[in-house]
Amino acid sequence: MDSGVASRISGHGMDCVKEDLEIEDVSPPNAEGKDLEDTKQTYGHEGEWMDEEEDGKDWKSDVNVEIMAEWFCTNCIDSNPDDESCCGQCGEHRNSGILEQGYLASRDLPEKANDMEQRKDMSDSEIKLHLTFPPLWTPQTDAASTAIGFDERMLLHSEVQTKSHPHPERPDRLRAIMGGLSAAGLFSGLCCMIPSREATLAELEWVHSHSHVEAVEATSLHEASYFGRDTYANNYSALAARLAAGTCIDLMTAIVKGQILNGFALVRPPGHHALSATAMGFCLHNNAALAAKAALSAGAKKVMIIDWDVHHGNGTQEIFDSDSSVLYVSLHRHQAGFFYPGTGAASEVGIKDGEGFSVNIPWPCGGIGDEDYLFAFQNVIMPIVEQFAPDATIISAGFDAAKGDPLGGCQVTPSGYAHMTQLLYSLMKGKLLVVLEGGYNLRSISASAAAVLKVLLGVSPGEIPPSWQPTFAGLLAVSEACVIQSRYWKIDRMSLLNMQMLLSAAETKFKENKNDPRQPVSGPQAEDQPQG
Ligand code: Q9C
Ligand code: ZN
Repeated sequence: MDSGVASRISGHGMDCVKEDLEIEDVSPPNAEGKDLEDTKQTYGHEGEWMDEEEDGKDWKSDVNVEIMAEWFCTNCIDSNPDDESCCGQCGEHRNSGILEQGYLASRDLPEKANDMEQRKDMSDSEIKLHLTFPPLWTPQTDAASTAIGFDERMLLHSEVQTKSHPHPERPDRLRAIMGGLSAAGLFSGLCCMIPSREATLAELEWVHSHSHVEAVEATSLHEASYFGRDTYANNYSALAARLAAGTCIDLMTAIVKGQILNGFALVRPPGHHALSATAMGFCLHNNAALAAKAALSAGAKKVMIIDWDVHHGNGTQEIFDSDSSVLYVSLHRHQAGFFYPGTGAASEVGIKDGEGFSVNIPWPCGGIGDEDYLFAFQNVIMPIVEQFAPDATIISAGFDAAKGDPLGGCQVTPSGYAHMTQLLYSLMKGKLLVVLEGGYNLRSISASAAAVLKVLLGVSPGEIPPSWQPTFAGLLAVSEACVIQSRYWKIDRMSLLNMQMLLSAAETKFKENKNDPRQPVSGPQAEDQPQG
């Protein structure tokens, strides 16, 4: 939708129900669906776009599912039959306690304000009064400190609930992360809070068209608006999006100016799919891109954005496509273009002056985990980043490649996220801005965010386990990216050769062993390794 106008749904209209969509990335809760989900992650198979419709039809025609009462898991939003007390997908208890811990747990106002029915009785100023960030931490700056960016008003952005399935990009994501970090003892005394701020419309136009900014602003006049099928807005979305952007801008500026060492922007709506003229993929304004612009205007000459959200950050890539001052690096599930949003092939390297300043590592299938992510960091990302030598680094940190995520279908653990952060931390001497993007399993995202924050606070996860070996699928993607990027960057000849050897050996093994692309290419179990 590049018309710059969001579609509206008035009132609690039934037209909304008719137009309803299954949240497509979530597989149906029957065994058949899970097998399908598994199959579609297999190498060479068609991805979600194609399967979805089939899945959807099968599922809807299943009369039992349709008439049985169901509940949605708080943790992973999968639907469950009424007679089950634990989620069949993630094991979470029906009465999950995940939102009853930590920082936001005891406060009922965000909950109340987030409930459309109850909120009718609240005036705007009442909402604003109660949702303004409480002064639990004195805002302060200190050249050695880690700052958190957060504002409760970002919880007001939520989908008007008329759908058959809850939207994965929900306010509870930030509640769970904030609660998890405070329960882990990572706040008090360790972090400081940066005061949140709304980005100005002029700042938003650093990366967005005037009509895009206006289209997002206009959504505040309506109870429900849509950009495409799955990017919703309510009366508070434009405010939330301005707060998310402004908070990222201020954190980045403080880092470049040396007022704080690093920062974690716990923001929503997410940003990396937002194009200069289009909101999409749950994203309204491109927070990471705006932070990059802020770094440049604070004096940085070279900025890197590294995007480990499971989806390709098509918005960020487009915004900086022809810009050599911003290096965009992304690892994502790509599936030959069949995984959302479909962009991010290794051959996309940037255009004009920006040629060579986009680096894409496209996983050919799901199920990718720590080993492959770290292999990519060691063999392509770190060599390129060392040569680029950024003055500022932004991590577009979605946690939807995490194990248990309902959309990503990948396997990254908190330890994997910690090691990736550590490699960048060492290179940047701690100067990092981490910006939350996607991530939809509450337990996975709060554990992952805690692991990343610990590294920002200076706690090293130690050495990368030497037993971590890439899988065939990972090796395939990384060597493809290496070959393409070696036109622009020095990639060690030995590691290129080594990768090619590993690859041809793995190819043989791949064909012999049931074509499973997710088996490790080598490792302690290989015959040629001596025992003991
Ligand atoms: N219509 C983020 O993680 N899926 N966005 C659509 C095909 C949209 C994900 C499925 C996924 C968007 C920030
Ligand atoms: Zn994502």
